[in-house]
Amino acid sequence: MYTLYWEHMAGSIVVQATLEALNADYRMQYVDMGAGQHLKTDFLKLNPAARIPALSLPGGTTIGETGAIVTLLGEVHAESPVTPQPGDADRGAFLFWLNVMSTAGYVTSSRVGHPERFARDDSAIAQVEAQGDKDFAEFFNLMDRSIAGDVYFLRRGLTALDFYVTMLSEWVSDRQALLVELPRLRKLCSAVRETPAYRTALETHKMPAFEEAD
Ligand SMILES: N[C@@H](CCC(=O)N[C@@H](CS)C(=O)NCC(=O)O)C(=O)O
Repeated sequence: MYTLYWEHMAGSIVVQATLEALNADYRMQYVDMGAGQHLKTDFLKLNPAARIPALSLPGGTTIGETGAIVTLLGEVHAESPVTPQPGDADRGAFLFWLNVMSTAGYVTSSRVGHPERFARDDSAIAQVEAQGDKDFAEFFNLMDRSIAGDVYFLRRGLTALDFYVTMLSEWVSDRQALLVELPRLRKLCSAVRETPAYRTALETHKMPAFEEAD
């Protein structure tokens, strides 16, 4: 059985959606990042990069990095169409876009979400954030222009790329406004949110409702 280390609305969304689509046997292990659990020795033994998600494989190895995890899952579950296989005509396109999403896409989302980490002093934070917003918008424009199928990213139909780009869209502060501007991406994200695999992942990852203080 796989174990997926996750946090609310984190990059573990794409991994859970992929596990669901593969019909894989897995369990979820919550890591409270707000409490710094991802920085504790026990977790660092699993993922020395101190990042969520991480996935423990049935053999006991644990790996991090969404791109690596999705690629490996595709190799292990070679029968599934959600990750093109070596030899498939669209394997190259799959790996290319998976890497664009997991590098440029993910890092830009971090600049938008945590601009203070990319600034040397407080006076630079607003600039980092403004540039991050601009770059994130340009990233989604690129996504919109690059959709090759009628609905989904690749012509073959639903793949993990669709889970990935939809997850990235969840992190945009004004998601509605973004999608109004990008009708092809909007169609893709709407279709993905209707898939049982992604719905399950999003439901698991949504922020808990806070109890009203007395
Ligand atoms: N390149 C990594 C990025 C993962 C990442 O940055 N995850 C965030 C949570 S969504 C994280 O763990 N951040 C560490 C922190 O905030 O200290 C991947 O693709 O898995």
